[in-house]
Amino acid sequence: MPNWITAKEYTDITYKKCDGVARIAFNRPEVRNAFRPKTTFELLDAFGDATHDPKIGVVLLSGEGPSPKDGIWAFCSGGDQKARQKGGYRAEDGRDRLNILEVQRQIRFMTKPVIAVVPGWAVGGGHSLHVVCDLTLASKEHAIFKQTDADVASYDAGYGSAYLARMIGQKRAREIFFLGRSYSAQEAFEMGMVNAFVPHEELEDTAFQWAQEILGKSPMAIRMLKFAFNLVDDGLVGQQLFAGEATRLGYMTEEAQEGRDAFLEKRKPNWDKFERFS
Ligand code: S0N
Repeated sequence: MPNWITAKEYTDITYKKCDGVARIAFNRPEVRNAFRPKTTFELLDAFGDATHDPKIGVVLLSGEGPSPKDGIWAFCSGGDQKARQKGGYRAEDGRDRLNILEVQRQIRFMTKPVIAVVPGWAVGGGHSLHVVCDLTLASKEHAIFKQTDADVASYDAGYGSAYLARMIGQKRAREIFFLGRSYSAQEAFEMGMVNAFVPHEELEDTAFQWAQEILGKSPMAIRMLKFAFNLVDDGLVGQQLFAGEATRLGYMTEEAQEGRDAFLEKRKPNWDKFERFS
């Protein structure tokens, strides 16, 4: 059992850390963990901290619960429909935003794996978030996957749909969005969008165990592989991220240090001492 320590207090999410793992969880169980702009600002802050904390290697994204009203569990039910206005989802400053896309990009582009830990409903923008995460673990009894975007006309035409189709195939992805049915953890597993489903009481420990296994691998290899998996679907941004890691590896060579030193010492670089590989 992880001994979670609260990393920062928020109102709409919880944020904890333990042994190299960060756990970020939606904390609005009374509305099935729907997100409003305040929630997404907090998510951006917590994910930013986890990205830059050198002690953290894996992030778990989950939902607190169950609901105190009816005992039902949720991962996330997407954009809070009460906050929705004509120009997007309205924040406390009165401005309307497309609030969740930046969070999706943060999960996708961060150097560390993010595991969606789904204890209950994963719906609408909540479904899209699990799709964007690197891995998904689900509660056998309580996880339900459903796309209501077309019911409420608040739709994710990006990663949530098109990338889902890459993951499970065009026909299944179109079925999920066009029919808006509910799918169990087992059905989601069989479709290939869930890595494993486990008894509810084992979900959190399983997620922590998976995170520990990943932490046992080379951080560089995990970073390179995450961006390698992303590259083909992310266009030039995918190339930029993968190339950034190649540049980082380059910086670690004596050859790159010779380039820097020659400039600083105002001399010609001596490239002859480095092998010109065939
Ligand atoms: C999750 C569902 C299926 C659960 O059903 P269940 O168990 O029968 O519970 P309910 O009685 O329906 O709900 C319990 C209470 O929770 C409230 N509630 C639930 N979900 C939401 C929500 N999303 N927003 C606000 N409130 C919610 C209920 O109202 C109820 O409250 P009380 O007890 O007071 O009546 C079921 O609840 C359901 O279908 N929920 C709605 C799911 C939904 O349609 N979500 C929105 C889908 N779209 C998005 O998420 C788009 C996201 C987005 O933001 C985006 C996408 C693309 C591009 C940009 C953006 C962007 O704007 O950033």
